[in-house]
Amino acid sequence: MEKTLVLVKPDGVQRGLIGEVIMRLERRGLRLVAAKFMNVSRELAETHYSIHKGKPFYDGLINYITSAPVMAMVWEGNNAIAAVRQTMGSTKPVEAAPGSIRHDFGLEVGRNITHASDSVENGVKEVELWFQAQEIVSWQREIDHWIFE
Ligand code: IDP
Ligand code: MG
Repeated sequence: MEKTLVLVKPDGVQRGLIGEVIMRLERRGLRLVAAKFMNVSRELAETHYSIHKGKPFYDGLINYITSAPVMAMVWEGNNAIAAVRQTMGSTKPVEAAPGSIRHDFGLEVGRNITHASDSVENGVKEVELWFQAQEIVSWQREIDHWIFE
């Protein structure tokens, strides 16, 4: 089953949106399998965002993600990557679909509240980068067969 790394970024934490993000993912039917509230080291931030190194917003992005605690989570489900990206909305909040988190709570691309893995392959890599294997909880929900076909 697909797994995706979800971060409630420092702005989302400061604004009290951890619960809102969790509520929306739970309500959608995704299954939480790992979570930790943490400060992000520069090293972790630079590895996580290595693809953006050299871009004009890179330094600001590293400063932003390391500026205050984040809520890091792993969610799973069939098509979890696409489903969670859709629930988050497009990178730029002003282009995000109404009803998405970035639309409903954001204005600026540099303060867009959440992160979610953008492909199955990156989901695997990011989960490995942020969590140790023993931190991932494999479990069944009683209602899984009413959500996963
Ligand atoms: P994503 O988070 O939707 O996957 P990416 O293009 O991978 O978006 O960019 C990673 C993060 O970098 C964005 O979520 C946002 O916080 C930040 N970012 C991207 N583009 C810009 C920009 O033009 N200005 C400032 N920050 C940006
Ligand atoms: Mg991305």
